[in-house]
Amino acid sequence: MAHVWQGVINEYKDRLPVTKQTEVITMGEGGTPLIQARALSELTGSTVWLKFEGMNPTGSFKDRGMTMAITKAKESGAKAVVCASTGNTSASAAAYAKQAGMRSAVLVPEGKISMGKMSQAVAHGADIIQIDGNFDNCLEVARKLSESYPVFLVNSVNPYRIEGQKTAAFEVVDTLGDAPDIHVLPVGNAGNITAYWKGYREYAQETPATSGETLPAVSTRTPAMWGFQAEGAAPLVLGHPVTEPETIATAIRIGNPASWDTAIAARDESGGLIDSVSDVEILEAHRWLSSREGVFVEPGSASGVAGLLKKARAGEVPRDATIVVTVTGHGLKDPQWAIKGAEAEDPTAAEPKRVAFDVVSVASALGLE
Ligand code: AN7
Repeated sequence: MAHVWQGVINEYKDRLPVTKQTEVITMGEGGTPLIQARALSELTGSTVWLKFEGMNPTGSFKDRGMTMAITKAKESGAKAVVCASTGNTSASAAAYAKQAGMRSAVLVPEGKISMGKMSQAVAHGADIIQIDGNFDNCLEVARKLSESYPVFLVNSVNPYRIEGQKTAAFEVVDTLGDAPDIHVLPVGNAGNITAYWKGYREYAQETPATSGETLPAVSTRTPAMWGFQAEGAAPLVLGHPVTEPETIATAIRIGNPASWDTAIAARDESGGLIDSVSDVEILEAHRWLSSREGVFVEPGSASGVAGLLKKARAGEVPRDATIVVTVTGHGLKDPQWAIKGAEAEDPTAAEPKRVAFDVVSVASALGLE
């Protein structure tokens, strides 16, 4: 019988903190496609793959960590969870909390989360609190709330989130047969770069399984981790927190990443780099992905590709390498940029032709002969 994907906890339970008794809260997350990026491969002379995390149940990579965090929250008897979010974490927390029969409270920066993400939190009945401040302020309040009140924190400062998210690295290796040379991804609060690096390291060495036995190494090597922040929100590049982060990529509008030290460790231990890309470069990459690769992502998700393009222009991308770029969230989360991007190239692009109900007229409008 064909294997039907069971969600990241069931698929990788030997490598995650669960027992046979654990009730797994899952929506079948993970198992996302690794898509060949033909245009990026041609440009770089390397083989470039896109790990398309928009294919998760709520449309972003956050579901990998959330299945784990909510499973553990439920196991500990929690009745409510809280998170701060630039949008995707709140969408995921709201959905998984419903799946677990729990209440969710989400703290979001006022006016700075996309309509798609907000609509998910609304649809799943989260208690939404808009904070007059940025993501970093929201996270501070969420942390304090969870310390003093009966709510379970599901931001990536919760180590279970990192555990769940590391499964993306496992999937890359399981698909390619070994780790890539370079793994590129956007960096905001820095949980994901931390998680990928943990996953790649675990797969490259013998690891004690949750069950007690020893699991052999799966890969022969680990990749260099290349992370990219938005220029106006690039604390890890600057080496100090940014008090007023600004970028059109609201997903990564974060000035003081919670996983700061582990992101720097991932960079240094892997022989990688963390650099920044401008909003213009992010939008170029966003447009590149949709118009050349056929992959629709939200702007923040394109910052890894923006970084790869920037490095390629500078002649700093090796040829004949295997490169995986994580694109973290779906384009439908924040679709306005697709319209704006298309219009910038061709002002009539977003205005479809109106044609009579007649095959000859339609053929003519399409330039068919
Ligand atoms: C699409 O949802 O921080 O470096 O609160 O939504 O692991 O934080 C989202 C972050 C990249 C950055 N791409 O990942 C949130 C939140 C997308 C994102 C990131 C986010 P991290």
